[in-house]
Amino acid sequence: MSDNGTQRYDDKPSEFRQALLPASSVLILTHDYPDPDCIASAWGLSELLSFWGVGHPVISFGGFVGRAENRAMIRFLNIPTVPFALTDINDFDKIILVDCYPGRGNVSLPPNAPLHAVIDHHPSSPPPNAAFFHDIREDYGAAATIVTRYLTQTGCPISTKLATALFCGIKTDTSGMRRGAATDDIECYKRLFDMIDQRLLSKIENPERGVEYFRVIHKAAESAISYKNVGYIHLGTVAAPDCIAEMAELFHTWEKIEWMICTAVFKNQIYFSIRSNVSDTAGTRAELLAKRLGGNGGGHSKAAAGRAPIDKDIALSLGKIEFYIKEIFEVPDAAAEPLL
Ligand SMILES: [Mn+2]
Repeated sequence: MSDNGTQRYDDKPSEFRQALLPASSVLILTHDYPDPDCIASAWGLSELLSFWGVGHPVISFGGFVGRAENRAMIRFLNIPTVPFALTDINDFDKIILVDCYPGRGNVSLPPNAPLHAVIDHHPSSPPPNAAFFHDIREDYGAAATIVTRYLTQTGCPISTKLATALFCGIKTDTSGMRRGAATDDIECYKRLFDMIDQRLLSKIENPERGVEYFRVIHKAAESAISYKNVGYIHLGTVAAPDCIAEMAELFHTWEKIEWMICTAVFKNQIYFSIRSNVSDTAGTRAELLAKRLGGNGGGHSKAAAGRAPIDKDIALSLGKIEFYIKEIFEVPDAAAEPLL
C-alpha cells in the first residue's frame, strides 16, 4: 500500500504507542449506540495493544447495539465487548476514545475521567495543550481506515475476521465509497477486500430482522414528507436510536430529495440524523439545529446527527423542530408534501 499523502501521519502509531505503554489494563470506549466503524476501530486498536503486550484490552460503549447488521457483525466476528455500565473506569490505567471526542454528548465517558488517547475522524479541535494523544483526521471517511493504517504500519497481523470488521466499518461510514472517502480510505478498502471472509460479510449485510425493523420502515414511509428538496421523517418514540440514521440513509434515496432529516424520541430526548447529497454542510447544520433546540450535534460533510432535550409537551417540541428545519434548510415557506 503506498503512503502517498499520508506521510504527515507517519509518526502517529509510535506516538500512540508512547502515550499508551506501559499499561496493564486499557479501556477502549466508542460512542453510544455504536456503528460498524467504531466497533471495528476499537477491535483493531485492541488487537494492536495485545500485539504490543497489553493483556485483554476492554472494548466498551454506552447504550446498546440496535441495528441488525451491527449485531450480526459483533456475533459472527466474535468481537468481545462489555457494556459501559458494567465497567469501572478506576479499573483501567489507560483510556482511549475512538470515533468520538470527549464532551460531544454521544459518549458516556464522565467529563472528569482520565483520558489518554483520541482517534477520530469527526471535525474537532483539541486544545494545543491537550494532555492526551490525539489523531484526528477530518478528511478521512472512516476511523477504521486510520486503525487499518496503524496495523499495517506497525506490522500487527490482521486476521480474516478483523479484516472483515474493518472493511465493514469503512464501507458503512463511506456508504460504499459514495460519501467522504479519502484516497487512504479507498486504498485500505481495496487492500482489506482481499483479506475478508466474503461469506461472513454477506451474512452481516443480510441479517435476520425482527418485526420491529419492518414496523419502523412502515412508520417512516407513512410519516415521510418533503419541503421541496428537503425530506423529513419523524419516527415517534423508538426502541433503539440507531434506526434513526438507518431510516435517514434509506429514505435519502427518495428520488427528488437532496436532504433527509430523520428524528425520533428516545429516553426523553429528541435524536436526529441528517443526510445530504448536495452540500458539504450537514455537520454545521446539525450543530445549528441542535443548538437551536438546546442540545449537541455535529458530524461530517454529508452525514451528521445530534440530540436535544425534549419539552414536556412533545407536540410543542416537534413544532419547533419543523420550524427550525425549514429555516436551517432554507425552505421556510414550502408546504409539506407527503411521500404516500
Ligand atoms: Mn466513524
